[in-house]
Amino acid sequence: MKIHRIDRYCVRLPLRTPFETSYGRLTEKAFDIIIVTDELGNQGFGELVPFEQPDYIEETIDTARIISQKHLIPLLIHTNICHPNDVSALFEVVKGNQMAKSSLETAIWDLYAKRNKKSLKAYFKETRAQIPVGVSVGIQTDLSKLTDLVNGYIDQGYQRVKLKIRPGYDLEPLEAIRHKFPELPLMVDANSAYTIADIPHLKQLDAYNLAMIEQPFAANDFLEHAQLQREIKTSICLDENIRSLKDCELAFSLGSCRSINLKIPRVGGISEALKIIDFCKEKDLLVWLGGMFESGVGRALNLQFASQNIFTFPGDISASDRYYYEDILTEPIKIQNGEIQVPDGIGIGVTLSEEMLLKYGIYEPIFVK
Ligand code: OSB
Ligand code: MG
Repeated sequence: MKIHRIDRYCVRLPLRTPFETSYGRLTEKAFDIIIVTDELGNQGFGELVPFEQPDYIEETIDTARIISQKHLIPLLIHTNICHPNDVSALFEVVKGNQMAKSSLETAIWDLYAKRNKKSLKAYFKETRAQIPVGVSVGIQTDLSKLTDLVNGYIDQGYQRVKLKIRPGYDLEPLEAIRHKFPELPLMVDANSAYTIADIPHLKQLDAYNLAMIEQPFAANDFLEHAQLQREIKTSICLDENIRSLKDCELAFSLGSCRSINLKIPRVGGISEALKIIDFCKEKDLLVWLGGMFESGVGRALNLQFASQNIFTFPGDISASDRYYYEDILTEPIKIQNGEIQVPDGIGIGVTLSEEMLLKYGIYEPIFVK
């Protein structure tokens, strides 16, 4: 197939409530919806997900737009793409910049599935029609507000709760939540906020029956995570420093973690993500699907991908209304009995609402043959 057009909507959606992590506070999510069109007029959708600040990882939405336009799109438009797996090989000459790559690679997977009139999940093995989901809860220094919030999510059916933590906000919120919800599947995410000097403190987290502790140390660290994993009973999960299969191999061989938070955009797209789940299966690492506050396009992709049976642990894949008042789809994604239905249509299975895209964003053609 040949790419004849690439268009985008640059969108900003206000969050229902600000989301606070160890590194900052988000009130609005900026993202681009990428539309690739082939020579037959089929369209594939992708989402460009990096944040505006380089505080989660180094890639930002601005750097990703530059990399896409100057380096990735020129590679795509001069090639006949036989299979979406070709795209990651084509992009290898561009180092890093996984989220920029993923926005295009996933759009081409969607396009390919639509050309073949198949649902995206048809390309994955062993899938199911609905998936169990969890919710990530930002830092709430008012602990009664935190317990109320968690209570609300449990009432909506979320099957697992992830609390964001940071030094000075860890044992107390866990004490409060565990006291009120002793059986709740619970985990924490530090987004790199601790250092090796905190190991004696972090060992106290073993008392809270946590499913895992996500990314306590630096985004480029494997050795200190390995040391903590040797000293703590609770599983360590890596997020920020997993950009490729190679990183999983390194983490596994060093014993840096027992679990991987897999985000398709953080590893450059679907092809690499598929290799990672095969590796995790082989090595008995618990792999689960993370999120990036995606709008409907990225969320639908995550649902397709997480339909694979290997994803038994509930992902950070909430309903559209967990973060946003309105989504950019004609049908927002809803939670029912703690599960979300995987869209059934062709490709990622959702249709864009042009009305919403233009209400919250601006349209720009970026390549026309
Ligand atoms: O560390 O997993 C993370 C959100 C933004 C950036 C990083 C992370 C998160 C989340 C929420 O924890 C993910 C989501 O629900 O989309
Ligand atoms: Mg994380």
